[in-house]
Amino acid sequence: KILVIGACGQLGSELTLALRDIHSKNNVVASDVREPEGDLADGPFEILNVMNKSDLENIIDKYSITQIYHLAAILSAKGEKDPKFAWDLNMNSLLNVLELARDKKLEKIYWPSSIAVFGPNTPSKNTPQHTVMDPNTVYGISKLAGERWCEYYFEKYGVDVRSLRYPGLIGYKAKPGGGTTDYAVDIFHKALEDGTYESFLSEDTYLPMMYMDDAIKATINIMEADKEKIKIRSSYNIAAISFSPKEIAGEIMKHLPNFSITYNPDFRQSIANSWPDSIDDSEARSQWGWQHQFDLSKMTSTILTGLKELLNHQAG
Ligand code: VAH
Repeated sequence: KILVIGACGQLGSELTLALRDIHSKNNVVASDVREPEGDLADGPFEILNVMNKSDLENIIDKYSITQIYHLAAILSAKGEKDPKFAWDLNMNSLLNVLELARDKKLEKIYWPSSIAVFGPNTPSKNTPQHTVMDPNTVYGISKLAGERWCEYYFEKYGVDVRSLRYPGLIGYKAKPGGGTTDYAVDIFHKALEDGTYESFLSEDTYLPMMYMDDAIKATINIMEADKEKIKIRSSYNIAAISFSPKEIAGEIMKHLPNFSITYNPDFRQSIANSWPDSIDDSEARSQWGWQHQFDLSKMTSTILTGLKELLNHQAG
């Protein structure tokens, strides 16, 4: 039985549905601090504050959970508004999961890291798997510390925890949760609703990005890979595409010729500047066969088509 923590989030909501397709819905328990919406409610659900270790333990016992996908976290932009809370939630929740995984001999754990573990002194082009990591956001610091804890619990206690350093994840089915890369989600909503978008990052801000379907595929792939193939127990670099606000706006204009973009960088510009432009993910590709499917053009047409349908459907 699988437990998804943070199932109502941008990644969690789509990943839970994908896992239910594979393992059938009654084998995937969704949990979050808030009630589920839409299809997510069509399966086992528990309200859970993952900071509460005994509540988490009760759910593991109640459903005889054997695998946990721990996706709950405060993301980069939101974390800078309340650093202490972001650190407490991101770190204590992971330690709760790792402790229980060890004590209850859970089969496998998934925990996402991020390109946010890299910082201003990290080589920014084709950032290697092993390199200087000096994150300067609370979110990035918590993800770097989390990677160290994952490797520690694997080496010392044999906990089979697996992790990916996600780039910016771009999807349209769920609201984003306060990230810096979420301009690339907002731009599609504004393009369809207002015909114009004011970007909070400057026009040439390149960032590593990935369409949500690719991120879900990578997550399922690493969790289904044979244990011996997983050589990296901190977190794997994975990559798909890198683009700037100017480039994604240009791609949208191919479909919506009247779409316009303006630029008004805010505090999130300095966060984006501290992150790489592109990532070297050769280990993931060679060790467990990672391969992305969506380039910028395919992602843009997929999202515009899907979002139009969603908005028409919501309009009723
Ligand atoms: C954020 N979407 O912006 C997340 C992600 C690499 C970016 O970690 O905080």
